[in-house]
Amino acid sequence: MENYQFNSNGIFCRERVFGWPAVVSLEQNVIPVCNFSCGNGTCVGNNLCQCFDGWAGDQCDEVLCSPVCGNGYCVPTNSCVCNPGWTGDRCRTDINECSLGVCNQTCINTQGSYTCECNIGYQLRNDNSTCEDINECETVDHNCTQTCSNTVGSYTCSCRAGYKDNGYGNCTDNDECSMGTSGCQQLCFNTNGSYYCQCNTGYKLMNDNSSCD
Ligand SMILES: [Ca+2]
Ligand SMILES: [Ca+2]
Repeated sequence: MENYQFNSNGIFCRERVFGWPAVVSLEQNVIPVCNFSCGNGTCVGNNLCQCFDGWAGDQCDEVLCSPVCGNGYCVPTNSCVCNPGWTGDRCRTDINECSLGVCNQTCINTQGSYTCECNIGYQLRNDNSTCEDINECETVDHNCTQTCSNTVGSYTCSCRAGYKDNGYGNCTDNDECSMGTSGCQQLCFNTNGSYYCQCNTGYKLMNDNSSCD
């Protein structure tokens, strides 16, 4: 009964209790009746509950924190359980996840969260933290006209035999006849990607496909 005392009128009074600012007065020798449970409190008047510290509500079933929990929820007694990404006594301090090395490549801290980003040539995995190489050769995201070779973080282009690489993945035919590399003894005919030799009238192409006899 340490919370109660008689005042000068002989009326039974309650002390002011945290979470319940009102003062309740009762007539002497009357036992209060509450038609519901007072939960974390006591019945002090007709359907009137007085809550213990840290509890609130008509039936003292609401946890009360003061100051309130910013980004979290209140638990007895006057403590906060923070949502992910938040810390501090009242859950009002952002966790800088980037300082914890949560991202594989680039990390951007945000209030209550973070995002990971990847360098060019990489993409974020479903775990939202690690980056994996993009296979540009399997997508349309390359400009190779002939052969594409995937590399980690990039890709390279190359040209088949008979073509020359003009850079940027552009391949053009080698004109072996005008370059003088055909080896044809008499007549040379260039084709796209190759060439062939022939002989003048009266001569026959030998088995090496270049000499005439
Ligand atoms: Ca954060
Ligand atoms: Ca790649």
